[in-house]
Amino acid sequence: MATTNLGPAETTAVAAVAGKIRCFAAQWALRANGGYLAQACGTAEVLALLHTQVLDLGPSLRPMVPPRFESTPKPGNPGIRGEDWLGGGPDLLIISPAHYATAHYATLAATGRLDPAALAEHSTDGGVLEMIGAEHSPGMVVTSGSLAIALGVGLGRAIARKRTGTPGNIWVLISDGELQEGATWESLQLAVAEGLDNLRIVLDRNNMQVDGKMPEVMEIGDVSAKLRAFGLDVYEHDAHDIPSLYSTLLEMNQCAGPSILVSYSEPWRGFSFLPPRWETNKLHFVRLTPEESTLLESEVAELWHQVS
Ligand SMILES: Cc1ncc(C[n+]2csc(CCOP(=O)(O)OP(=O)(O)O)c2C)c(N)n1
Ligand SMILES: [Mg+2]
Repeated sequence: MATTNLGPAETTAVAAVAGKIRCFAAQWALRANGGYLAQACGTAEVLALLHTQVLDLGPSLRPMVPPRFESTPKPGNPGIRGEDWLGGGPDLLIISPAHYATAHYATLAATGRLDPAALAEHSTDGGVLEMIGAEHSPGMVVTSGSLAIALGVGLGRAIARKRTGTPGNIWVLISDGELQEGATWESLQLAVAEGLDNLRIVLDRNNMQVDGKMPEVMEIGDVSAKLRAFGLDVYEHDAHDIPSLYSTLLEMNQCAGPSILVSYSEPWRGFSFLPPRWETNKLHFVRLTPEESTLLESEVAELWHQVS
């Protein structure tokens, strides 16, 4: 049984996992001269906590080095199932925005479910570690490059678990850009109508989407008030404060209906060249200048030294 407070040693361990997540995502961006680095920087602590302290995932069912892509699923051949790397449960974590896949691959590498070398070797043609993850990508459950799909899938699985008496909670990470899509609100409405106490949602509230800052693209207003009006149990928290974030995640896991954490994140956190990119709306996808590459390389080396 998890305690409601995280001690100093566990906090340091979670911070180390978060640091590794940032390093692996940064190495990806360096190697590919571009990547979804900000999403990893904004969710590093949340993913580290979910994986190491909050969810009961079970050991990975797949090898540390993934096989090459074989085929799309067919009758009699389910193909490669990305969720197998998350273990057999009882809990499951679904990453909805597929461009957050790098953050999740980095989490698998930081928590011993993927060989870090595979991050480079298998993000090539024919590899399953796609930059926009799909259901065959390690750690990914749903093909959700078209956004706002995976919450509905998680919801369906939570309902199915209720009907079959299957234990365990379905956690879904969604993005604030997905709140600009109707399907998200339909799913939330049904989750409340069904009273799902096995559905837990983390909203990465980084206040940006692909075209820039949320208010400049399309204002979504008081998100927490809207979520409460829909009937959810709503929690709000700083996405980077590990010990109290842990307590909040545990608390929301006890709710008698669907609960959601509005996780206020700083997608520029961790590397010094990122904050100016926030100002200029160049954070959603980070293509590095030669100067940024040099700086990032040295900051990754320093961070790796601190956390390993
Ligand atoms: C249904 C759909 N509409 C539009 C897009 C184009 N798109 C790709 S990423 C993105 C931004 C979504 O916002 P968010 O996930 O919050 O982005 P981030 O915080 O990572 O910048 C958009 C609109 C898409 N992939 N799917
Ligand atoms: Mg966003």
